[in-house]
Amino acid sequence: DRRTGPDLGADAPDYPDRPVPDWYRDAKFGVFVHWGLYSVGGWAPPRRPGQDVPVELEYSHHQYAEWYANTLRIPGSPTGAFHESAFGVGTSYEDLADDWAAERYDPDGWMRLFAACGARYVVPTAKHHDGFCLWDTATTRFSSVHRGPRRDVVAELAAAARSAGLRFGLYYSGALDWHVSHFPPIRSLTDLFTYRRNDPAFARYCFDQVRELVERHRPDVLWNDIDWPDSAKAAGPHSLAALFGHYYERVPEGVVNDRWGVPHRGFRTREYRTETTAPEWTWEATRGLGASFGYNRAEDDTHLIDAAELVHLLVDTVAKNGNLLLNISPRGDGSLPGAQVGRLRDLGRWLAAHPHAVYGTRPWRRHAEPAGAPLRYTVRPDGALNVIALDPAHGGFRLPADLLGVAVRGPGAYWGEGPAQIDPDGTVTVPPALRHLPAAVLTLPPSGP
Ligand code: FUL
Repeated sequence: DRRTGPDLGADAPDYPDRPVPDWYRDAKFGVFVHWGLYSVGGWAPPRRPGQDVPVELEYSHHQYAEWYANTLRIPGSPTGAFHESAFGVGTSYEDLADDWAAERYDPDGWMRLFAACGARYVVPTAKHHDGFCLWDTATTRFSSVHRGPRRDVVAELAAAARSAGLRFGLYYSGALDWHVSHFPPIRSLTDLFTYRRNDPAFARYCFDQVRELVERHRPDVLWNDIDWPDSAKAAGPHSLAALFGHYYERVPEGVVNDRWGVPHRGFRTREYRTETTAPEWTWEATRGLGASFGYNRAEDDTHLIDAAELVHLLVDTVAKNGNLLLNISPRGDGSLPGAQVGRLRDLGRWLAAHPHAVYGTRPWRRHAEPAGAPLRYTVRPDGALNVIALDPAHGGFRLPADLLGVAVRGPGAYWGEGPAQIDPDGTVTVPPALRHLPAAVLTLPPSGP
């Protein structure tokens, strides 16, 4: 009487709870890398921030370029038209593997850049929905070792990440693999969860693939996507529970996300969305720098999140008990789009000047103020409170009543660069030198035992 799929209760014995490891809660900022065969296609209808399409066009005009293989199969899609004009009528998606030389791919350069911009972990795609494997797998010849770059991309990225001092995670598309499926193209959210393989042979394929990755690379994060084949959700030697057991045995400090379709999760994920307040659970905000995860050649600087907004997104997420997993989209040749690198560097510059506002912090009793100045709060390991002003150009703000006593009687509030000026009524003046920043950090030291 094994329960399967959606019927599994939260107390399912096969899926015991595990605390989210401290390293992950302390890291706050990671870089997601969507790089694969879809980067060779490298196109989706571009969207500017805030621009939406009607829901009935979401799949035929999919904003994610890594969905290229699905989108081009939808009759009349702009991606189909792009593909034929760029690669010719006789070229299939899978033929793109022969065009993928990755001649400018520099794993050490990527990882040094991410580390220099303040990332503490990196999560590249090992296999996305197209089914193309980026490692030397015994399960299929549809991989970067036999086709395209003819390199074990995952192995190179793992080595480069760790030598740059980054934790290394892997993204894996669990129940969607278009290379071994024969469904019509996905055109709705219902299709998304219907057109996925659930049979035991496919479940075994996935089990073996992830086990290879775990054995070889001991990924610190297993970031699964779109569920797991249903037939492997009940107990058994190649079940998901067995896979988790194996993973945690090999990687005791490992953590998983929440997209397995079973009642076991590490952190929750929010995609192009945020929590409204600080939940008790650990979560991760993810998004591309533009509207896509995979490289979209139609995007330029005007399609990317604004640099100040990016700092605000990180600060807001951290104040709400989350991490930010920010995606970068390498081109097919392995080079990184300059506009995306520019945004990463902007964020990195702010982070380098304000590390204690972010890393290792925990949420305070509230993440923000309901009214008044846009402030965010984080608590340092020693108990000091960071009051992060998101509009320093305004020149000042008023501390909320419950912080007045702490600020005025405490050992002295400070900005990174020196003591802060706080009036008896709680008015704080932002030093002119800090007003050009996307966010300024006032710290109130712990007020005593
Ligand atoms: C989604 C996928 O469908 C997207 O392509 C992307 O990988 C994102 C992070 O997760 O669910």
